[in-house]
Parts: sequence; C-alpha cells; structure tokens
Amino acid sequence: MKSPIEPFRIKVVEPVKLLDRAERNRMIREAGFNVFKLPAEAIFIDLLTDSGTSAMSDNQWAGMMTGDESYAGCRNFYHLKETVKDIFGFDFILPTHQGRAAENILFHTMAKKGDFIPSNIHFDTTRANIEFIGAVALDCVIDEGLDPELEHPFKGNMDPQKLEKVIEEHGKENIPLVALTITNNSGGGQPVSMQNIKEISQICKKHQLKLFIDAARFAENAYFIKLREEGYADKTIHAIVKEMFSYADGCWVSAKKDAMVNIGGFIALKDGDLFQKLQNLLILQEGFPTYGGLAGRDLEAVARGLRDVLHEDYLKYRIQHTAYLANLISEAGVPIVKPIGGHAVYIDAKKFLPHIPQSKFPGQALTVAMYREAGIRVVEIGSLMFAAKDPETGQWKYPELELVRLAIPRRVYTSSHLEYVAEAMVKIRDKKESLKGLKLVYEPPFLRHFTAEMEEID
Ligand code: P70
Repeated sequence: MKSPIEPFRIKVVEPVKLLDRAERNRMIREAGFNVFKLPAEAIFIDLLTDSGTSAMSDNQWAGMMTGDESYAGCRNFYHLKETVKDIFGFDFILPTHQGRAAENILFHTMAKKGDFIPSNIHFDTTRANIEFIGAVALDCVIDEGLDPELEHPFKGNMDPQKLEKVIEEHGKENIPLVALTITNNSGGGQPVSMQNIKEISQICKKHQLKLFIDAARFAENAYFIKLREEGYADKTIHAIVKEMFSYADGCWVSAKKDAMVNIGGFIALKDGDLFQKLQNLLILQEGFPTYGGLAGRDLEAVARGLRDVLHEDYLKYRIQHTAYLANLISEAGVPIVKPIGGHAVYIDAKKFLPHIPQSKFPGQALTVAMYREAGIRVVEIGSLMFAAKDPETGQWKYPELELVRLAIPRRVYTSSHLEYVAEAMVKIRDKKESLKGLKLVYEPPFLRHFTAEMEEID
C-alpha cells in the first residue's frame, strides 16, 4: 500500500529524541509499568491518544491572537455559537474545558442514583461519570461490534432490540437519556451509520426519551458514512454532519479530537429549559456560560477547528493515514480490529498473546513492550481499563475486548513515523512468547488505568 499524501506542509517542527534501551527499561520500571506515568520527553513516538495532541492549523493559530478575554460575552463565544449552530444545528451551547467536564455537568443535572443510561459503548470517562452518581451505564452495541475480526461497515451501531429490551426492563422513567458514541472509541473507533442514528432516534421518540450524541469524532464518523452508506457518496461532510445531529436532542463534544484543539469541549442542545438547568452547574464548576472553563482564544481555536475538520481532502488523508499503519501491522501477522477505525489502530492483545491470561493484563504487557522496544507509547483498552469486581460475588469480570490502541494525533506524524512503529511491531512479534504478564501493586477506586502501578510476573 502506498503511503497517503499529506494535504498540508509543515511550518513548525518539534524535536523528538529516542532514549537508549537501558534508559527506557529504567523509565518504565520507575513508572510502575504504567505509560501514563512516563515523562513525555522520554517518548519517541507518542500514540497514547489523539486527544489534545493534534497540530493546529495556521488559521487556528491566527485565531488565537483574536481572543477576546472579556469575562462575559467575548466575541469568540458568539463565533463558536454560530459555528455550532451552522454545523450541528443546535441553538444552545455550553463551553467546557474538555469532554469529561461536559459529561459531569450533563449527568449530574439529568441523571440520579439508580438510573440507567444505555449507549452503544460508553467511553471510560462517560461510564465513570455515570457510575460516580450511582447510575448504571449499559452497553448495547450490536453483537458484530464485539467480534474484533468480523468485517461490518458500521460496527459502532447500537442494537435497537437491545435498547428496546433495556427500556422494557428498567422503565423509561428511569432512563434520563440515551447516548450514542460516534465513532465508537471503546469498540475500535468504529462508525455508526445514519440509518442506525435514525432508528435509535425513532425508538427514543416513541418512548419520549432524549438522545444525546458523544460526538468527539463526529467528522470521521461522517466521512465513513460518505464512504460506506448508500445515498451519501455525493453529499458534503457538512450536510452529512447536519443530518446526523438532526436526529438528536443534543450532543457533548471533547473538542480535543476532531475539533483539533489542545484543550476544549462543549455541550450543544435544542432544549432551552434544559440549557438553563445545565448552565447552573456550569457556572458553579467551569465558569461563566460564555467561556465555561476556556480562554477566549481557546474558544476561537475550537470554532476554526470545527470548520477545518470538515474538509474532505483532510478526512480522506486522515482515514488513509490510519489505514496505512493498520495494513503494515496486519501484513506483519499481528491481529488487529477490523475494519480499520478512524483515529487509531487497535491490536487484539488476547489473540496476539494467548500465553498471558486477562488477569495478568496482556494488553498492558504489549504496551510495555512497545515502549521498551522502540520508545513508542500506546494505550491499553482492556482489563486494566475496564475489569471490575462484581459487587455481589466478588469475582473479577473481564471485558470482552482486550485491545491495545495506537491512536494517531492529527497532522503530527508522517508516514515514515508510522513505518517505524510497524517495524517495532514486527520485532515484538518475533519474540512475543517472552513477554511477561503483570500484577497490580496500587489501584485507585476509579479510572484506575491513569494512576495504577504494576510489577512484572516472572
Ligand atoms: C481518548 C480520550 C476521551 C473521550 C472520548 C469519548 C468518545 C469522551 C471523552 C472524554 C481519553 C484518553 C484515553 C486514553 C489515554 C488518554 C486519553 N478520550 N468521549 O484518547 O473527553 O478527554 O476531553 O475529557 O474518546 O480516547 P476528554
């Protein structure tokens, strides 16, 4: 496969350095085998996340200089509000400092202890915010979405029958909202089809339930609809996005992904009464409603990033760039989630390292190996992130998928960086039997992957 051509040129560069093997070994030990605890300067290629790590365009940087830092009513807020209305169709917007702050405000306002919130698959911060208030986060993705090898164009889809069953079992009065994560990050960055958004929306309307979209990667999802869904090939991304959100009551966005900023987020919605209620908590926790935890300049960068990401030449390159790495890894015989998602390549660690059981964190073992081998930082999305103790039986429950994610920051790495990553994967493949499992020596009560510490098991 040919490497895709970047539809931009590089104006600013940032040096990166590869530490030698002995130093990398020391660093990963000192970090408790948790890559979140590594200093970024000890990393050569950072594929930990595509969140907040993208390169802003010259247009976004120019916009930063037009930041109006007034406490109330800054012009950049109005620019963002207009942009959101034009792209997503929502009248009301509440800026937040990032996605999880939006989740916190939304769920604290709308949900209570004992409620149920269905989604295709909740992302970890969403799940944690829901569970923190004593509500239950339910995943209703289609069965195909849980099989890493199965090819399906829209593996992020929610199963309408599973949703109907949840509504019947728990009662619509206990469901404050239905969520849809697009693209479905925890399921391999897989898209949700327009047809599915429409169908889920119809079920919600039938039961008078609100539908909210977790829209961090909305543009990548729209591009997949254009590529894969009948009737959308000739539509603009802008038109596809508008239609996607026309079926929802609102959305929350971590702007650190497709809006291509280093920090930012927002909630956008149709309902003015709900907006008023959300605003109260926003003021308490984030800031005045026209800045919500961000500087005026940050709001401007979000507004411009939302426009940048709609460019089709960019999205074409973005999806091909991810596919380029995925194909190199797959051709080397390393099992990956298929079809290839938008923002990342996901390796099936359960299949790749069958000698390490989930109780010994095979995904994390591979993550540690990537750093040791080549100074590459990736992230485990498996038992370290999601395994939970059943409160009744005390037994550990392990997630179906044990993945390692190689997330690709937007407009940051070239194809030769990706080739280096694939070469490192080949070296690990050749000695994979020697990789060791891990045990936890410290774990916090929630979102444990961020701060847990581990030891290798001999
Ligand atoms: C990621 C980051 C954040 C996220 C998301 C979706 C679909 C909400 C949020 C929260 C988080 C992460 C994971 C591993 C390593 C580093 C960072 N996703 N919804 O990389 O948004 O981060 O702005 O609070 O994907 O996928 P925010």
